[in-house]
Amino acid sequence: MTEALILSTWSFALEANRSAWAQLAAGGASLDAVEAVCRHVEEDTEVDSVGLGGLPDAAGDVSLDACVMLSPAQSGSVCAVTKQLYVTSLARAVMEHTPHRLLAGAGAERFAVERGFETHELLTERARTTYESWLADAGSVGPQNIDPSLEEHHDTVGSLALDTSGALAGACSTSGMRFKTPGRVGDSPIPGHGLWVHPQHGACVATGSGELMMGSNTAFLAVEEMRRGAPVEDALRGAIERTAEEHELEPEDQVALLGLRPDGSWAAMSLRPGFRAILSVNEEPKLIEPASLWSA
Ligand code: SD4
Repeated sequence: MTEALILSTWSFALEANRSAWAQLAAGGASLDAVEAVCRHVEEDTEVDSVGLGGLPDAAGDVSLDACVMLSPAQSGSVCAVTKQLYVTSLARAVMEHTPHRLLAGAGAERFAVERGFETHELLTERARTTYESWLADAGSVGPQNIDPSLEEHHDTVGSLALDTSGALAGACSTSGMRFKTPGRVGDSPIPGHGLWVHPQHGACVATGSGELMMGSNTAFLAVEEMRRGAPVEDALRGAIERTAEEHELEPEDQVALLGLRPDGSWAAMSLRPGFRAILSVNEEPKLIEPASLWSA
C-alpha cells in the first residue's frame, strides 16, 4: 500500500489540505483530494487570487480558470468562467462527462448549468473596493498600469496528491493575474503549462507568471525530466532554469513548482524567494519554505 500524500501551493492551503486529508488517508482517491483542496480555497473569501473574493480583470469582471488531470489521456479544464465558483469540480465534469479537454467562457457556463452547477456572483465587496482603488490610482484602465508590487501576490492554488492505491492526481484553480486584460487566460487551465500528470512518471503544478509557463510548457517539461529519470528536485530546477532562460524576466516574475512522483518523492522550488507550500503526510499539515534559485 502506498503512503498517502497531498502537496499544495501557498500557505492558504493549510486548512484545505487538513480538510482533504482524512478521506485520502482512509483510502479515498487522489482526484477527490485535490478537488477538495481547490474547492476549499475557492470558497475562501480571504484569498484574492482564487474563486470567491478573487480580484477582477481590468474591466471589473472576475473570471476563473481551472484544470484537473490524471494522465495524458485524462484531463479536464475550464477557462474564462464568470458565473461559477466551483471551477475545479466543473473541470472534473468536463473530463468525466464530455469528449473534450477545455471549455471556455459562455460554453463552459452553459455546460455547468446543464450539469446542475449553481451560478454565483464572484465579485465580493472587498474585491470591488480593491479594484476601485486600483482604478483610481491607475488613472486609466490597462495592464500597463498594474503596480508590480501587487502582482507578486497573484497566486494559484495547485494541489498534487498520491493515494493509497498509488494513483497520482493534480488540480489547480485561479482567478489569474489581477486586473488582467479582459479575455486573458493563463497557464493554469492548459495541460502541460500549469499542470501535468503522468501516472507512471510524476506530476507537476505551477504557480507564478502564467505567460512564462505558457512559453516553456513548464509543467510538462518538469515531468518529462522525471520520465528521463531525474529526481524530482532536479526536474523542477531544470524546468525553472529553462523557463527563466527562455524569457526576459520582469522584477515581479515568479516561477514556482511542486513535483511529486508515484514513489512518494516530492519537491517544491521557486525561481525567487517567497514561495510557500503545504505538505500533508499525516493529519497535521506542514508549512514548507522551498529553496529558491535566485536570492531576490
Ligand atoms: C496565471 N499562474 O493565471 C496563473 C495564476 C497566477 O500565481 O498568477 N499564479 O498566470
